Amino acid sequence: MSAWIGLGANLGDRLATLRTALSAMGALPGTRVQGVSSLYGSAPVDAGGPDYLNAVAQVQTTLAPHALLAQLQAIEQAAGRERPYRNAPRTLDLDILLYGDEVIDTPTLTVPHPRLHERAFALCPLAELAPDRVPAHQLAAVAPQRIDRVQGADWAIQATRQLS
Ligand code: PH2
Ligand code: MG
Ligand code: MG
Repeated sequence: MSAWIGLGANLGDRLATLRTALSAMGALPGTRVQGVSSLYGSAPVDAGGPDYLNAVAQVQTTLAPHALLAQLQAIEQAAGRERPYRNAPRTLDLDILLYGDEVIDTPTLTVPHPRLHERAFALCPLAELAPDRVPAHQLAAVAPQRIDRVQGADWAIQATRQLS
């Protein structure tokens, strides 16, 4: 199944952490990274702290949604993620934005991500990889949010080369 994962970081060496996370995702059981978006910088939305780096990765995985979530949370933990309060600044955030066409609504996981459509930092990189999954009206609605494309998909080259 194809899944699209949102990556975010606003503490520590953000780029190094995102690269390490990408490598770690490619090393998960039954999983490979199929595509990576450009790298974006953005001010925190509904949150405080330093600016974020954000991107989206497309993975092909045999992991079921909750198993994938558990593995992503382990990668967050390995990056030193702490959760003192909701939307606190973080070294690494990995969110399942889409899992195929599945609609999942459980206490621990909601897919599509419930706030995907409100957030330019998730929608813009997702639209690069899966334009058919991001309607133009949704992109238009988030256009006022400041988001800077800081590097093309080559930000991930070191991380993905290890996988091939
Ligand atoms: N993640 C949040 C809350 N706000 N803002 C930006 N710019 N990027 C994020 O990844 C982000 C956020 C909660 O996960
Ligand atoms: Mg998030
Ligand atoms: Mg999260």
